[in-house]
Amino acid sequence: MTTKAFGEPIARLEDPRLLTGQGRFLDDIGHRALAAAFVRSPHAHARIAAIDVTDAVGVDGLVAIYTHDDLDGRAGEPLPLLIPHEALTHGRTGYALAKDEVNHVGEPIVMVVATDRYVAEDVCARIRVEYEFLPPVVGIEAARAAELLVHDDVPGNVSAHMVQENGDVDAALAAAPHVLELDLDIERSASTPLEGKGVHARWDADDASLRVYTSTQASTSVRAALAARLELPLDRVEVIAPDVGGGFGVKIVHPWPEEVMVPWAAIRLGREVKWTEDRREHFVGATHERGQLQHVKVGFDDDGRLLGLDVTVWHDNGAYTPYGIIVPIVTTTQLLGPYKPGAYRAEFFSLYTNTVTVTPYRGAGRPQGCFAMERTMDAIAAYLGLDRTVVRERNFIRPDEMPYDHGLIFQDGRPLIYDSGDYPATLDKLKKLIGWEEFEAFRAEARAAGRRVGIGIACYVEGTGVGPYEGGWVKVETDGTVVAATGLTTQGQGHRTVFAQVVAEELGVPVDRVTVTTGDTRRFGYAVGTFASRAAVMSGNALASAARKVRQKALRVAGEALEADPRDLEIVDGVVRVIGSPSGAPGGSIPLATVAVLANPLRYAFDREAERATQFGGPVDISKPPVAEGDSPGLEDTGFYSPPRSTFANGMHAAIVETDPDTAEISILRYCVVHDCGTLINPRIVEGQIHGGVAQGVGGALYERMVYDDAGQLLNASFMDFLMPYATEVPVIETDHLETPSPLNPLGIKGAGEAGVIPGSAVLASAISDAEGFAITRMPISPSDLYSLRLERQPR
Ligand code: MCN
Repeated sequence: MTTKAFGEPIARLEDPRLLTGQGRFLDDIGHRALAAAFVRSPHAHARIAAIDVTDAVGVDGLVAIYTHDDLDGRAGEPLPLLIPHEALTHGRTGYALAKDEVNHVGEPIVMVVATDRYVAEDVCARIRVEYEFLPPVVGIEAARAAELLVHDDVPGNVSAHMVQENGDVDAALAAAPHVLELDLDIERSASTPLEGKGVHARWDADDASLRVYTSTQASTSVRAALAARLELPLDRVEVIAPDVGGGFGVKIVHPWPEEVMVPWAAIRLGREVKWTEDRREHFVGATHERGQLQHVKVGFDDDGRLLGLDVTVWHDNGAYTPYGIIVPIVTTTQLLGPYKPGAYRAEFFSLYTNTVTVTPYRGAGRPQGCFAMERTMDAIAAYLGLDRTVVRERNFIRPDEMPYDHGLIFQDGRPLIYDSGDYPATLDKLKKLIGWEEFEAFRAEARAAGRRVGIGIACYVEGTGVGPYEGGWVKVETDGTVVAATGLTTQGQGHRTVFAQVVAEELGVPVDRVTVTTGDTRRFGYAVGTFASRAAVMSGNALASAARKVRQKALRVAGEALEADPRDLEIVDGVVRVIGSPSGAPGGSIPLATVAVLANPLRYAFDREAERATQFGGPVDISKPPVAEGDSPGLEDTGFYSPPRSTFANGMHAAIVETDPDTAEISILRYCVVHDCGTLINPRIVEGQIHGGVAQGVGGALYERMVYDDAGQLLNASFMDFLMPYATEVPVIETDHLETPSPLNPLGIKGAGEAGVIPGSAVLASAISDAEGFAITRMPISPSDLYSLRLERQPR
């Protein structure tokens, strides 16, 4: 293996372990732990009148039953509101165990701890909760009508209302030669990772310290939250994310009710306690996303150039707002995609409903924004009789206009400025890849054979690598292995590989010599978390900075040993040598392992390495300090990265679909992606991320929806009823990349983790509309939805 690591499509280093069953997920931990289970509300909206545990007491194996009344101190306070915002005038969070009221089916009310999960579940079934029913608010229309309220003290069910504008949109629309209006509807869905949530906690009474394993996207944040909730010093709390079987956003919220309760009970009982979420609990007790109604009013000229764009969004935020109102903020600031909108106004209302709380799911509001913008572009093209790619291209921000300031505020409170991107080149590549110009010939052929086909396109721009910071630590061990750690967590993105590539490249060592740890506060405690496609930008640059410092130090130490100027040295294949000289030349090179020995104050303890060191650096003089005056011992260092602002990735998807004229079955014949996430660390991993994202985009467009009845019962809370696409439904994804390096970070990286999912609904709606000859304005669309739409359009 060579030291060329950055940019190489190397296979994921973590896979042999995972594919041979060596993974260690939450439920693999703590087999001797007591098991927790929760009594959850069966009602969408009710007051808790009484809780009767008489029938449960005395059950063999029962250890403890807890209700809100048992929660002492801060554990009994409302859960934290993580991202406050001035527009969030009526933020509300629930409790670790419901206090007086429940606001959605699935809200935890009682915790049972028992010797095993069966007993715990049996006890839950014996606990009687008496409810006073309240009428539920289900769906955006009901929330908007506000005849009933979710929270008595929140008028109109509005948690937040926000307007962003740039220019006089009313004047622009009044003056525009053409104006169109669209009403759009995206249904509620959820990320549904294959591994649900889970927590294991162990209290060490001797040491007064807590160790928590949790299936999270943010172990450092969980640690801080638990220390505060449980009133412990931060350094007495360790939080470790073991292997995490998918997160997709749902595991960024912290602390979950169960994440407070399991450690709280472990401390109280002095025993290990564990809870593993089951699938139904995940559907009703975790979080959802997507649900929005949108109204778009757009003004444009005869060439299809945008003059004014006015968007209103009604966002279903569910029962609480623990993660603030980030989703509608992202929708309304990022829907602009690669276009100049003319005058722009975006307004949203975030609405409470008696349904599961909404927090970001991969894409986090962008799929809805992309749907609004791209349906609008198609509508303009249809109205003017122009090719859909032509209308898009005419509105593109051009590369020579970068950096482009939209005159709006981004979700992080900084100005919305695109740093770089070549949208015309991206479109060009995509049109070639899918064969846009040749499609009409294919359509004619298909039509002649009685087939109905359509082609669609959708573009997006995505703010990635949001701050405030991430860090990394790198160390060369005295056997030459390199260990690195970053505090953010991994849910399947291949971080152990890409970060090893970054470190290997900077240090000049083979990539398989680098071992990376993520998500373990014992190894690295300063971190924010994995979300918003930020790990590559943030921890990538932080680890590169740490490795660069280690490299400089290795050159200094080796320079002393080789009596050479460090500026004349390089590291190749783990050997420090005079630039250009062959490795192994006597006196002219020295292995990094030996440098690590020389830099270690205890180097006399390393007999073998010390002996080796004499071959390269002359006799080791143990009376001499190991490192230069002012240098710290050891070949290790930390690095941090804080971005000036977010960097904007972009991409465009095109799809060809076929719709069955009789059954309305929808088949994807081709799906093409051109994507630009700046400099690629590992093209194979990025492609995998895109494939996963597209699979979720296809799910959101054609299959996945949360179906509630009027009473607020989720009717499809199982994988029997909630349709996810299998490999059989996910098309072959043809991918091409552009690499427009970000000028904002040293490695030129932009994020990639969410990209694939963003245009899924927009591109398939575009293609289905093209096949059917009428506009699809609602997602997801099933064959029966399409069939009904056809019927509606038939003359009676
Ligand atoms: N990458 C790269 N070169 C780039 C950009 C990214 O090689 N120029 C690599 C990264 O190093 C990383 C992967 O691509 O291995 C994704 O990088 P990034 O865009 O930084 O995204 P994050 O690592 O921060 O991951 C978060 C993102 C989000 S927000 C969700 S949600 C999501 C996703 O990633 N959840 C996932 N991808 C997921 N993939 C899996 N398997 N499981 C999840 O839960």
